[in-house]
Amino acid sequence: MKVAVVGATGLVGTKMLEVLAERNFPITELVPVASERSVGKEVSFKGKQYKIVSMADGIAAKPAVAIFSAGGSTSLEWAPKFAEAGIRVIDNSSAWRMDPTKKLVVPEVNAEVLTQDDFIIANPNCSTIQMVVALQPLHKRYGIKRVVVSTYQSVTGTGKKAVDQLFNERKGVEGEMAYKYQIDLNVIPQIDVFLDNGYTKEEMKMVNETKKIMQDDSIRVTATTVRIPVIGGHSESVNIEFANDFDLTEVRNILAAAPGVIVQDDIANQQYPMPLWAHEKDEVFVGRLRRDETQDNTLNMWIVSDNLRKGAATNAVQIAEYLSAKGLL
Ligand code: A2P
Ligand code: 11C
Repeated sequence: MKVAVVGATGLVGTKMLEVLAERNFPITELVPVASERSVGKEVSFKGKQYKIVSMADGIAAKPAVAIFSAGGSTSLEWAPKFAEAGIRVIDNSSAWRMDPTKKLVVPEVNAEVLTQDDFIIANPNCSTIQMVVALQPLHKRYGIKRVVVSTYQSVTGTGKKAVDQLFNERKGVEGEMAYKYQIDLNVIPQIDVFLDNGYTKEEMKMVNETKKIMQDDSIRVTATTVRIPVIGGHSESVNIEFANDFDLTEVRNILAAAPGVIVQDDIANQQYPMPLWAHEKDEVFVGRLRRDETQDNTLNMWIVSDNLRKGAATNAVQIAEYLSAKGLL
């Protein structure tokens, strides 16, 4: 199968190539696409070199599927052109996520919404993906009423420039700033721009995307999203109020059996999820499971996942795998 990766030179695009190779996605020919600046340069995939092509040449190559991670405006302009040419687009930007005519998919949660008519499929925001993978199995059993989430997000979510900023600061070297403030030895309670309601765009993505993916508008979510000087993944402290009471052992068992989830919750041995361990893994790690003793039917949980993997590349490749398994590619 011919597969295009649009944004193949970026942090997420590079991870897409790694994940496609590792998971042995049945690619016969890779079509790496990037901006005009990169056309003619090469990327390596499974030991072969491939020349980067332009958007127009990416369409002309007629891949079966194009996985986009080249920013929202590129997606808005180009995804429809790929789709019109009969190429299925899996888009990692926020451009199409809340469009009611487009599906927003986390395969463990709602892959079944996909049909043969879906030509532009949206991949959710990383902090939302890891949260819904852990929430969905609990929602099915106990019914979630409200979620209060605070995040501790890796600089890799911003892109290469932010990773460079962190390491330059650590080395005491001057360089370009991805953030308004120093990130090393600091914590920045702002991810993306502020909206009129005082929340950031990242916070509202967690609110709105969660309801869409879990197909339940009654779930109330409130979020505070925070950037920390870490690279391995995003962490989340999540407080969940259920409609029904739960048993903690059953919660553990449900999560242990849930697809894509690994329970790491052995406090006697100080075992809990950390970005250090989640880095380069495809799963969502959960731990610190305990009752909120201040309120009925309420659970506290800690969730960690590699935002470039399950939060972006792995989720997109899993969508492609699902389409392929359903004969839609
Ligand atoms: P390029 O390297 O040629 O600029 P990141 O999110 O890490 O910044 O990566 C963004 C990715 O999107 C890169 O591969 C970048 O290519 C690509 N990109 C950015 N703008 C465009 C565009 N207008 N058309 C195609 N690809 C683009
Ligand atoms: C971050 N969550 O960590 C962002 C990155 O909507 O896909 C991904 C933004 C998005 O900064």
